[in-house]
Amino acid sequence: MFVTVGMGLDVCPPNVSCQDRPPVGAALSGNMNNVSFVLPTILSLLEAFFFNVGGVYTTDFPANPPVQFNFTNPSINADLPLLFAPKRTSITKVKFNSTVEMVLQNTALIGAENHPMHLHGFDFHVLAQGFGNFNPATDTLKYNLFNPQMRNTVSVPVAGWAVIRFVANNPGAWFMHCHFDGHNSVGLSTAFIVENGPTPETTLPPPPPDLPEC
Ligand SMILES: *[C@@H]1O[C@H](CO)[C@@H](O)[C@H](O)[C@H]1NC(C)=O
Ligand SMILES: *[C@@H]1O[C@H](CO)[C@@H](O)[C@H](O)[C@H]1NC(C)=O
Ligand SMILES: *[C@@H]1O[C@H](CO)[C@@H](O)[C@H](O)[C@H]1NC(C)=O
Ligand SMILES: [Cu+2]
Repeated sequence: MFVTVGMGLDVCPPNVSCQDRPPVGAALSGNMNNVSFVLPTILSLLEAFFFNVGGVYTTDFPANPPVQFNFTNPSINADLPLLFAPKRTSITKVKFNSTVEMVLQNTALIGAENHPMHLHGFDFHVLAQGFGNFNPATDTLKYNLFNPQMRNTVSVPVAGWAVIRFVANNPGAWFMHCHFDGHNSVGLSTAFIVENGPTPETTLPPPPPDLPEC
């Protein structure tokens, strides 16, 4: 996966043409691959997955940026429509035991900034980090595949990128988010749903009988 991480604006305010001048009064918003994540309100992701309830989330989180642009160019804000990421509960579903590799690319929309990206449910290997736009032709050669550091949070450098890899061997619904609360709470997050494996040990157990109800 190649996933942009960064900030944007909440909504295009009414009576403002966001095509041709800076919108006034829009709040900040965060996004990954132009999805500003919203938590479900009727049921948790995990319960929706376990009980196979539809309509709680969609599995169409983009594996690549839906729009290509010069991610770290500080002048990119001039392209105003880029700033508005739709708010969705869009997640990535993966088969048990899949290897997931993610290039996390910071954007300069609003302003380039370091984002400490945290993943629940797994430790990942950090294969590489760098500044500027990730270049697959040259940067994949920089991957450290020999005893790479293992983390559950990685700093995506300001106007830079980080590459992580993990084995999805823990079934369930797992949040991934920027660990700045002010970014997490406005949508700089996503989630993985990892399907069950072939054995009882690799199958999600039911919720406990005393699970509190919302
Ligand atoms: C992207 O923007 C940077 C400025 O941050 C510039 O140096 C570079 O040439 C741009 N790349 C492309 C492909 O336009
Ligand atoms: C995000 O999606 C909106 C709606 O489709 C689009 O107008 C905007 O250009 C997209 N921005 C980026 C950075 O992909
Ligand atoms: C998961 O993948 C690893 C490596 O390919 C393999 O050794 C292991 O048996 C797999 N586990 C299960 C439960 O399929
Ligand atoms: Cu952040």
